[in-house]
Amino acid sequence: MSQTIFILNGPNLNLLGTREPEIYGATTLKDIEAECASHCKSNGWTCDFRQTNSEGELVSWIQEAGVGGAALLINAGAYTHTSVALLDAIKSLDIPVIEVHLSNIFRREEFRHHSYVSLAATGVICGFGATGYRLALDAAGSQLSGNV
Ligand code: CA2
Repeated sequence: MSQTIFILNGPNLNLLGTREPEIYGATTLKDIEAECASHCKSNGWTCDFRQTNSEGELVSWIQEAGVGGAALLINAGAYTHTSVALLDAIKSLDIPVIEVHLSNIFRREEFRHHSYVSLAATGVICGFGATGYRLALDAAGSQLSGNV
């Protein structure tokens, strides 16, 4: 059976491509989902791609990834910088977790420099726009194949 990679997206990422293109690019979340689905298919993985504006729903989905997923990619949006609940959920996982950000959070406001997700993630990819999701999938694949 093929391995499922969960790709979870947090608040406001549904707005991608509609506003602030100078920061987040012109690509929509639907475009990113299609690119991830295609890249997963080429590698023999199943892609479970989701977005929510709710912190609690993200926590539940992280727990779900821990049960049925081979790896987790997460762009937690602004909850990255605020959520101990996400940190606790990710800490309980036993699978590779790749944190993704479209923008380079370290070139932005000071409050974006701290990430609760990073405290539990296997690794972080940020600053490469939508391409970062494909890079993160490859990073997850390397982790899964032991080629780290
Ligand atoms: O760079 C990223 O991927 C972020 O996770 C995006 C979050 C931000 O709070 C993080 O610091 C970095 C914001 C996502 C909101 O995306 C929008 C896209 C278009 C219009 C408005 C918001």
